[in-house]
Amino acid sequence: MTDRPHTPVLDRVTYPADLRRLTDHELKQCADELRAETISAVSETGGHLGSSLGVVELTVAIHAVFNTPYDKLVWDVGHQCYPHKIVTGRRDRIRTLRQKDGLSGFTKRSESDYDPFGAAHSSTSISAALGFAMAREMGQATGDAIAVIGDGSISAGMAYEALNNAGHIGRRLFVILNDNDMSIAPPTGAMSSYLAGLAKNSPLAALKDIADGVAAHLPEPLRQGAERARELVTGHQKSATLFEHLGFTYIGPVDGHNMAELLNVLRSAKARATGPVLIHAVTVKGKGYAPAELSDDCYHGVNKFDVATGVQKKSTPNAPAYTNVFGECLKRHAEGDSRIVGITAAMPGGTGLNILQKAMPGRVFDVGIAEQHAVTFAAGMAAGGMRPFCAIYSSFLQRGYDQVVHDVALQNLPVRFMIDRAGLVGA
Ligand SMILES: Cc1ncc(C[n+]2csc(CCOP(=O)(O)OP(=O)(O)O)c2C)c(N)n1
Repeated sequence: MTDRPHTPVLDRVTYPADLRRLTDHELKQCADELRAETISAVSETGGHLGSSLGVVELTVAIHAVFNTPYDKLVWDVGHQCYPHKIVTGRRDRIRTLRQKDGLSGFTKRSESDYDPFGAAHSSTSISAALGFAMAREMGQATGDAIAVIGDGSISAGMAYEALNNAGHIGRRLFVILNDNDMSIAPPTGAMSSYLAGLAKNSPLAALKDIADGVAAHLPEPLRQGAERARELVTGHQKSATLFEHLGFTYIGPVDGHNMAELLNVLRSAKARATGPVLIHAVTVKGKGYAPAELSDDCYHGVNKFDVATGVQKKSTPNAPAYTNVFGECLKRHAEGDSRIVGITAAMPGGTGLNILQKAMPGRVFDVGIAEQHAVTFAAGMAAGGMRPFCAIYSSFLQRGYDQVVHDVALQNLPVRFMIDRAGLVGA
């Protein structure tokens, strides 16, 4: 008997409508092939690999369950959208990623109807998705709104401003928290610890979901009993999570790489939701590619690389990098002046503050992706007698512009800004 030739399922998928014709089993196979295609493409172009590999199953499941592009899928930052681009009509151009005249490395409205909202700077997705949801409520021809946001990106103030507003408005909206317990560097902050606690809580998402569904249809006394049963099943108390206190229905944690579980949860959430829902998906950054899973940064951003070994092509110039010169210099000054501290918004490595952090861990503050807070925090420290060095890329400091003016400059406070990456980027 001869083996039947293996036809890749991915070859039958140009647009999400093609995914919706596949069986659940084929969707899983499609995700595996999509992962391989993403690795192969990024090995030729370089780019954000780890984040994209972490959302392969989510990408397939969301497009299979929701009716994109009528339903609006908003990726936070957009650096994890390569698998999304491959299944939304751009597979033939995926190897032009981040090249001149090629595909953008982020979502971009002018590139595709499947990119309803552009991004690159983090923590905007919930606000934008809520905007789409309200446009729908006010009669515009647009469907469900789904934001996918990482545990790093949900550390920024804007995300909370949006959750606060969404919980108050109370309209149907889906927020998928893609929790890989990583930002670019390991995440810091109280919220990060809180999410890690939730992620450990209960793997019984599907059961919880079923318990919720049953409870909702029972008369009051029975419902209370069912809710107690649900607590026993899930380990969660009713309204135990922060998200529930803010007015969201919380579903999770769910295994973000288990296609059957994802499809089940997304389908039932889609069928039942009447208000805002937060789905907590636990994922692995770099999933399915050993060199990425094993590296410290999970291959957040890579140069071109060899797929078999994971070894990246070197792109380091011979001249000393600004980042290292700054990092070493600050460390020398800090040794002689105990008032000197470094402040970074989730980018200790990118800004060079990791050099001081390694030498004197207590003298560097990683505040999470929170540039506005970083600047005013530095201002407060300066007013309190310290000598803070606030190291933020020029593009992200845009977000702290008012704080630079209002909290630092107008009060003439001694905060030093180390502003990097103001020029053209890319190899
Ligand atoms: C306002 C802003 N600050 C910093 C960055 C740089 N940045 C890009 S991705 C990233 C980490 C995001 O972490 P997370 O949301 O958990 O997604 P993951 O990469 O882990 O999938 C950071 C800090 C940014 N894009 N925008």
